[in-house]
Amino acid sequence: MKITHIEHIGIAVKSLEESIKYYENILGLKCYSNEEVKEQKVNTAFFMVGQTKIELLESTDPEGHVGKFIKKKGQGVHHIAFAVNDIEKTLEEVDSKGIQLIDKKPRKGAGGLDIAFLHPKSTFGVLTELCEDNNKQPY
Ligand code: CMX
Repeated sequence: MKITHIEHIGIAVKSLEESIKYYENILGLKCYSNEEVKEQKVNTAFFMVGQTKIELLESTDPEGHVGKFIKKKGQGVHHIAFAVNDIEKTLEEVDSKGIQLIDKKPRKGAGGLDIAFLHPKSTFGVLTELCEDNNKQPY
């Protein structure tokens, strides 16, 4: 597998409105995108830091993945996303090495990226996302 960079870091928050104030007013970043990802039951807000994004995740359903995470662990880092060049091939490779896949095939995530998650039980406790930008937009 070839990871090109950290595409984004996902952070679970209780309130996008409240947390955006911290990222903008204290850290001096600019929220450039808000998007609801219905399938994942989240609202998202994105900030660019170099070529890496920060993705804030607010749950829209307490029984969704982020809702359950906040209930169990509280707010905080939820996942790390690595950019790869060929996500399908990478998933096959990771699978063949015995890592538990959450997504056997890539699906569409925020920003139209092709994404797939690896289970935190296989990755030393860190929910890991692989992603590929097939829109060929600049990072
Ligand atoms: N990071 C680390 N560990 C996590 C975790 C996370 N983000 N989410 C859950 N876990 C752990 C739990 O603490 C729990 O551990 P223990 O068994 O030791 O208590 C275990 O995983 C099972 O947790 P659960 O609450 O029972 O949740 P599920 O098994 O139903 O689901 C997971 C866990 C990771 C499979 C599920 O959250 C998932 O499929 N995630 C991928 C999709 C996702 O997170 N989407 C939201 C973001 C979408 C986006 O970026 O747009």
